[in-house]
Amino acid sequence: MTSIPILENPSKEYLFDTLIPSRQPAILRGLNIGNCVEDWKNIEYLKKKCGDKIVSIREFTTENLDFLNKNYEFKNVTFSEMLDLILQSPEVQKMRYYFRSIGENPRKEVSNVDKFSPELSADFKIPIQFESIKEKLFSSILRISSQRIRVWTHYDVMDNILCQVTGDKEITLWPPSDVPYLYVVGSTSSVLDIENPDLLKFPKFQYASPMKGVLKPGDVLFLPSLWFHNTITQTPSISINIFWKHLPDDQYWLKDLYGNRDPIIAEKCLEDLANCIQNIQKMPPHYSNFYLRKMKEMIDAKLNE
Ligand SMILES: O=C(O)CCC(=O)C(=O)O
Repeated sequence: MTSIPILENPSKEYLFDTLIPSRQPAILRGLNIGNCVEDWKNIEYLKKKCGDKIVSIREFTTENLDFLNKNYEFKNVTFSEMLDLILQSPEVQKMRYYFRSIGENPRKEVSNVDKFSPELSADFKIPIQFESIKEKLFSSILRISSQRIRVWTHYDVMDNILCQVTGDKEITLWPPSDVPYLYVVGSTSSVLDIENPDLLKFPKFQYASPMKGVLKPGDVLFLPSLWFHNTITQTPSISINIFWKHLPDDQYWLKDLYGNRDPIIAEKCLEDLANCIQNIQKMPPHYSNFYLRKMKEMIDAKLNE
């Protein structure tokens, strides 16, 4: 298994002239994400800053959060109650919890940590090397998670830095070229248990080429768009994600609040292709199979150019 490369204190020039254009992920170490790394170790400090705010958390019993089959329920609690539930020691914990911040009006607004809690947000800084993404900022997301919670494998359509504030988080990544092996529905892989995959059901999964790494407090993962990712917390964990738009604004859907809807052109092309596949099947099978193969040949030729 390949390791996610670790870069010590990379310069802004290296990030924007080399790493980001390469479309390769990396764990960036030694960047400054603010005093949250120290201060947020203290639960009482967090409670004082934001304790009364009502938040919606996912509650569930198993290790693997399953987005496709929704094996969790939402529960409204105060931020303080949430911290007690999420950060309590695993020995006494009956249920597992995962919090992801959402917009104040969750149907209309993306998550923004500054709006969610200006007090908490004051402790977090986008590293100075990433200052320029502020102009193209899409969303910022606070994630707080119990120990050993696995977030399902999926891709997002925007570049992202995942900043680890407290705790350790194991990351598994697959390149966009692994899409044929991941049994993707929407932007989510159907292979839930990536450690013990059911190879009778998902035989192509064995051909995928994952990379692994562990984020420690203060680490920043550069996660390029379209890279599949799966995370599991090794300890209770707090992270902040920053997503930014690196395509022209008009290529994204205005109503995409989660940054995971395929860009406008891509979604339309996928719909057109689905229509072509449906239409050609109006012909007898010996014709439709022939033309489906011809279509596949057109696509394969393009991919091999
Ligand atoms: O860190 C997590 O809990 C999930 C991260 C994630 O899904 C993302 O960065 O898009």
